Amino acid sequence: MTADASRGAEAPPELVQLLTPEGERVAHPDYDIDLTPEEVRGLYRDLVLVRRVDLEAVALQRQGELGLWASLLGQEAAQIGSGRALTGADMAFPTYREHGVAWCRGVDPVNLLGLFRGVNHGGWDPAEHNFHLYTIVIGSQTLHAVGYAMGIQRDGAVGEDGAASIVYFGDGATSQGDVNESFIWASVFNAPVVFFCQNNQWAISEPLEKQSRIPLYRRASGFGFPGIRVDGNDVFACLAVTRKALADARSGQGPVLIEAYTYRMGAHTTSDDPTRYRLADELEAWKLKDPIERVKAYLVRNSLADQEFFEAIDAEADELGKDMRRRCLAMPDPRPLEIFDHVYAEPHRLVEAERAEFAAYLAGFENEGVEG
Ligand SMILES: Cc1ncc(C[n+]2csc(CCOP(=O)(O)OP(=O)(O)O)c2C)c(N)n1
Ligand SMILES: [Mg+2]
Repeated sequence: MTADASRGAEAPPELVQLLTPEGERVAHPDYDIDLTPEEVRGLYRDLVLVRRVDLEAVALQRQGELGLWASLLGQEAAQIGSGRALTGADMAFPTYREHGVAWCRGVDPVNLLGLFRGVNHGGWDPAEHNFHLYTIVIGSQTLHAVGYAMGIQRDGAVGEDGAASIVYFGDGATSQGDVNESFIWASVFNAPVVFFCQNNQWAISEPLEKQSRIPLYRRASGFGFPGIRVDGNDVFACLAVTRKALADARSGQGPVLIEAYTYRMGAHTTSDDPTRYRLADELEAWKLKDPIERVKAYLVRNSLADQEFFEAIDAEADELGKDMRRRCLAMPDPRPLEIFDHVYAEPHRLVEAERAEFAAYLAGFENEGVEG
């Protein structure tokens, strides 16, 4: 049997879905969820507002106000569903694309822009929001999340009222050593961590089939913990599956790998041009599975929201976009010497020497108004 034939012979992977692309509610024996109309309207609002945050950021980058932006377009349900499953005590470790999770953690969208505008190294206090800083080094945050989860265990903060950590990473990241090491540590120490992989089908220009010959969620079994694949464009299913995984982790049942099967509808970042490596019909097919449209269809189908509601959300999104833009442009440039302030918590000899050297260099511009 050739490798390709064996790949084609794979049984279709199970996908947990509670809301079809047409907005029809479907049942699932293990992952059902009861949501009030108010909660569904709340999820819809989250989805629309984070999409607007993202679109505004892309526009700001295109106008030269940000150096770069990594769009979440198409991944809103995976992020809002999982983000809304978290309790205040849980700790989240993002990549650079988790703007929807940041929203759920109460991070001001303007604070997401600082890093991409080059005016700070992060923009929020991770301890205040239980949301770690964005991580660019692919996969490294999985180790941080497992370490944090082992800390939760050692502090005895487990049980129903306890905490878990959740870590976000992409399909490409699953090929990194760090991610595989983190799976081993989490498994053998039974750490309360949820691995949330957004399989958006691409790692820049590398397609999924260059990362794995088996569905990603099945990797977990080789490490000794459960893996589950969820429709990443279905906010109900993402919420239900993540809620259960977190509850299991908190109650001492160890890690879970969730593969949220989704699609990156935009470019990898604003520096990327996906028309160079993927076909337009792929995007068109995924547009039919849009995570926002199906919630809207569900609300309309069940008479849970009227035109006035949708218009009010759109107006709120417009306001949010305007406010973000205004405050982004008003962000002050940092003092050049600030770059040395957050390297270590304690003063460090080498950093201090470098700071002095750079201060002396800047002093050479004194007459030109450059301040340290
Ligand atoms: C250790 C490391 N290697 C390479 C890169 C360059 N890089 C940035 S994003 C990316 C692809 C990541 O793909 P995936 O994990 O699928 O996440 P996605 O961007 O699709 O959300 C790569 C290779 C990096 N940032 N860090
Ligand atoms: Mg990817």
